[in-house]
Amino acid sequence: MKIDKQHIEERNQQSLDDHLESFDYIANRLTKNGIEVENVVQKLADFQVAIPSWALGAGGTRFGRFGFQGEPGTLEQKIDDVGAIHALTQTAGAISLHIPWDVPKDYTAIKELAQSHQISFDAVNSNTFQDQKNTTKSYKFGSLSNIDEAIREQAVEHNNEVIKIGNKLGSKSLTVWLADGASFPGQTNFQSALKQTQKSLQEIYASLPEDWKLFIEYKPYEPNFYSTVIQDWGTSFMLANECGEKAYTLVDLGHHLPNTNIEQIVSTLMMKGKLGGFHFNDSKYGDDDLTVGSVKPYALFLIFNALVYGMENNPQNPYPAWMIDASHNIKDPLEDIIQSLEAIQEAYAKALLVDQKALNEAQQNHDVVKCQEILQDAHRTDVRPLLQKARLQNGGALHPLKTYRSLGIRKQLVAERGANSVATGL
Ligand SMILES: [Mn+2]
Repeated sequence: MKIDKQHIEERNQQSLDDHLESFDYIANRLTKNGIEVENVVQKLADFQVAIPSWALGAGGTRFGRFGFQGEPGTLEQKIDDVGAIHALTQTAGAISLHIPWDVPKDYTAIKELAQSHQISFDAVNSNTFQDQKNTTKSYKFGSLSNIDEAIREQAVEHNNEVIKIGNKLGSKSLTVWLADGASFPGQTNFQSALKQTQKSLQEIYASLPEDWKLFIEYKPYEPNFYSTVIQDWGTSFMLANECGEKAYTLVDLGHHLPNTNIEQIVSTLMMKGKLGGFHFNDSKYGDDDLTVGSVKPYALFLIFNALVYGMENNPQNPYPAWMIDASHNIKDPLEDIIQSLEAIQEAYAKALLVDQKALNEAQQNHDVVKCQEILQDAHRTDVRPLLQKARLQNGGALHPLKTYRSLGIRKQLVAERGANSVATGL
């Protein structure tokens, strides 16, 4: 399945006048305020977010899973789905694979398919939170942190295998998220678990190709509900430092306790040059994996404000790897991802409008009210015409979701794959 550029173009023509009118209005206003609008639009056009291969099917909870018709049943179909999202949004120029769910059979063919959609391969993800068919040892009581050396070896070997697969596809980074931890007090020795994890990560790090990065993700709870070995950014930061300069912390928006100040974490990590990857989602209670920006759009904006500041002022920090990490229990997954991408771009655009010079002056003068006004002024701006302009410039849709529906993409997918196809993964 491939979306015909011509079809997008035709839909765009129908609302082009409206777009031009709203764009001119906002562009004039911003120009008067000293903002280089073209510069902002170009940054939006360049901003690309990886789509994880496991977010293309209906997600589920431990209570059940409600399938969604026309789900991608193969890696090829997953790449096609990301291709469709990218054609419409021009913001999803990469896919992030999860091994062993997405092991390619024919590497050349897979690379050619991705290239035909203008999609690259972002970070590869290892999986030691489930037992795999071809393994002999169980991760029930942990993987990289396990007290059993043979189990740790198996987990390290799996990560090394993931690096090899990613390398053949052109990936440049490995993301490690550990489910390791304890469900009950006294179950594990905190110090030994951390020590073993450190050692295992160092072994994986030793297998990284020269131009690769290792991203260490953290999470305070779940699936273990008493403790997790890598519970917070500080633990991840410490482990990354012990590994070396190619190891970084990865921030996932859903992996914090309620009301954690994530923008401050982002700022600290970027100042130290250690923010490597970033996972987008939204939540109300915990790791809810909701559509980005659906619950706390202002918090997302404040986080982007810290990210933009870091990207402009912290050359010691590499350009972060962006990915959506969400689950779609009851929505069409592709529609949900389109909504997420729109929310990400919106928050990014608003952060780009923050008058950093004025903010700095207001901070110097202890003008607390002005500081807040500067942030809120940027956040209250309707930036959607800027997003449309960026998409139009790259050949995407003015209105991705509307176009997705009017082109009947889901109907085509169901016709092609059937009503009962199930995506591999969670
Ligand atoms: Mn994540």
